[in-house]
Amino acid sequence: MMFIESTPYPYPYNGDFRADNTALVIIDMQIDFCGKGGYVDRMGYDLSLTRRAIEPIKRLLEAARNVDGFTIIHTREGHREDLSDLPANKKWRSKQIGAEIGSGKTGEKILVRNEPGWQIIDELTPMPGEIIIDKPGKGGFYATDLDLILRTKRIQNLILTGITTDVCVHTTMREANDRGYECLILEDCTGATDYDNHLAALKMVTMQGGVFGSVSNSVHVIETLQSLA
Ligand code: C5J
Repeated sequence: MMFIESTPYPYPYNGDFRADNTALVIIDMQIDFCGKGGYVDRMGYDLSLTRRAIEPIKRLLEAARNVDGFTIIHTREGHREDLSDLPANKKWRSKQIGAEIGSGKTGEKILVRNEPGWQIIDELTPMPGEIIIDKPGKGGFYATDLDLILRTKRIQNLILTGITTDVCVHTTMREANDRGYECLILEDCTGATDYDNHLAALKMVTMQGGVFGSVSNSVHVIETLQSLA
């Protein structure tokens, strides 16, 4: 049995934490969410709030890469070049806030696949063999093969990191929880466009005995990964 120190209960609930039944999920660490000139920047939010997650995730990723057989998954939010998978209301809302998804010249388009802003930041570039999930929405499960991949690999435990805490990380955590995955969210490896929303999103997880899972930090997870390595 192996548990990670977390709130409101030691994770995972059943102590069944192994390299081959657990995945590290790194959500949307793209220039659009934490880089200059990206979506979050163009909406006028403080980039330091989303960039806070970069260094802790980097350390965690290094520890996970050192564990044989550990599954690492990166996600990217983005739309097809022809915008055929971009809902009209999502486009309209982004235009209201001055950062219209999919508009502008090639090389400057927001949240469009293969554009510079859509790329994962250099610090966290996926390595060969790591899984990349391209998603058109906020949740990692909607319109993707994430569930199929996790079930094929017999993954039960998901360690969730990335940005933003209250939007894509939370949506993915809720989707995963409803599918029976045992979820852990890391407070220092996540960030939101508003710090109070970050804290509120973490608090929500801890209600009802851990309604969506449990909350921990990279230090506790790295310690556990080192004992597996
Ligand atoms: C948002 C995300 N916030 N990755 N996307 O629109 O959380």
